[in-house]
Amino acid sequence: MAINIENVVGQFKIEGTFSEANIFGDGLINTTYKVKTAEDNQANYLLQIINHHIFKNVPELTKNIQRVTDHLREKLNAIPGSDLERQVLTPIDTLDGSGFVLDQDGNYWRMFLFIENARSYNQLSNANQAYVGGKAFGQFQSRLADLPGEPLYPVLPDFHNTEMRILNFIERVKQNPVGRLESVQEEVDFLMERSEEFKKVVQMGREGIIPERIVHQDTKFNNVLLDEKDDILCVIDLDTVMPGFVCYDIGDAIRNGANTGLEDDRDLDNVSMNIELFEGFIKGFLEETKEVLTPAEINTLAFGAKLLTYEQAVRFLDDYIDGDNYYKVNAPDHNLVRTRAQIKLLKSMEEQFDQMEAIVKKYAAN
Ligand code: ADP
Ligand code: GN1
Ligand code: MG
Repeated sequence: MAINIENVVGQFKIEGTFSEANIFGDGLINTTYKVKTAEDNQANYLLQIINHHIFKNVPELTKNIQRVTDHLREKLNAIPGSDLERQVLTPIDTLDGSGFVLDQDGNYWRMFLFIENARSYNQLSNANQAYVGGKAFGQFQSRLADLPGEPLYPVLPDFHNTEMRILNFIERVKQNPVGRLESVQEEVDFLMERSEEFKKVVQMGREGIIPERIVHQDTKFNNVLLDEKDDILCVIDLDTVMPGFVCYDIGDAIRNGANTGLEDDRDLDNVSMNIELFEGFIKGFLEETKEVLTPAEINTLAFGAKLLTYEQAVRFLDDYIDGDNYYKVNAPDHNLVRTRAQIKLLKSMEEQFDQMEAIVKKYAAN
């Protein structure tokens, strides 16, 4: 059935009158629209279909995001000059008070205030942007450290549990559900050779060597909105904010942001880790977090970049072997192209690992 967006929008408490809705952004999970209102002086909105095949408990997810954004707003309120409509996401409530709309086709919708004059980049162009990205995710984490109340609901349990991801991957390879295994044996072997190494962080957590904290867990650079001057505006895409380990956030930010190529670059010559961008991320992140991180956590930061790159390669290849059920794809081999780019990036990090560790030490010390 054709989606009637105006009808959906009518179930949210918006100011102004619906004018138009257009597909927006480059997310791989949710479907996002910008909704414009007819009046010049009224706000615009960001409307999303939540991917409920992935986020199965939408009421709990909605509550998490409400709690997180309320807390961040309180923190901003105490900082003079804060822009409460642009520095934190503002969820829009529904007429029934649930915060989401379930339409007759089974789609779950939510809405936020649209943050105007914001920039969201898929690729970085300089080390200052990396510094700002690192700072944004560091700040996000430190502002949420004292979130009151019960732990956030684990919307995606074991999201970055690499040990579990590897077990699922081995199972998928065994099943080979759509017959794609033969063409990817080399990639499977590469990943399996490293499987023991990348179970380390989960094991350290289990042994109590590193603590769980509230972390973002999806720290792609396009999940930070920057202002006109490339300063931090707002961290968005809060679906995966849950307890986890600190290296997940800085690790995924570097995986995504310090790549000289694209996440899905077909030309592997473009793909490598840029050490200046790595340094920018670490500098910004540690500026915001080094007072609270333990030495054991600091020791995981450079490793986190390799870990999240490895894990992402496993996730993309797992989805490829499964027949592309998780990520949006634009070609039949898209997930394989993504896997190969992650593998190339991981190799580049392996080559530069000593330097990466030295950079972490430098910024942790001063
Ligand atoms: P996904 O989970 O699919 O990545 P996001 O929540 O990240 O979805 O939204 C997709 C894109 O939409 C973002 O990368 C960003 O460019 C833009 N975006 C998201 N929320 C807002 C907002 N409140 N205001 C302006 N742009 C936004
Ligand atoms: C997804 O939603 P988006 O596009 O920001 C994914 C991340 C992956 C990323 C790879 C909930 O992020 O974990 O790292 O794609 N989000 C989820 O681009 O699986
Ligand atoms: Mg996103």
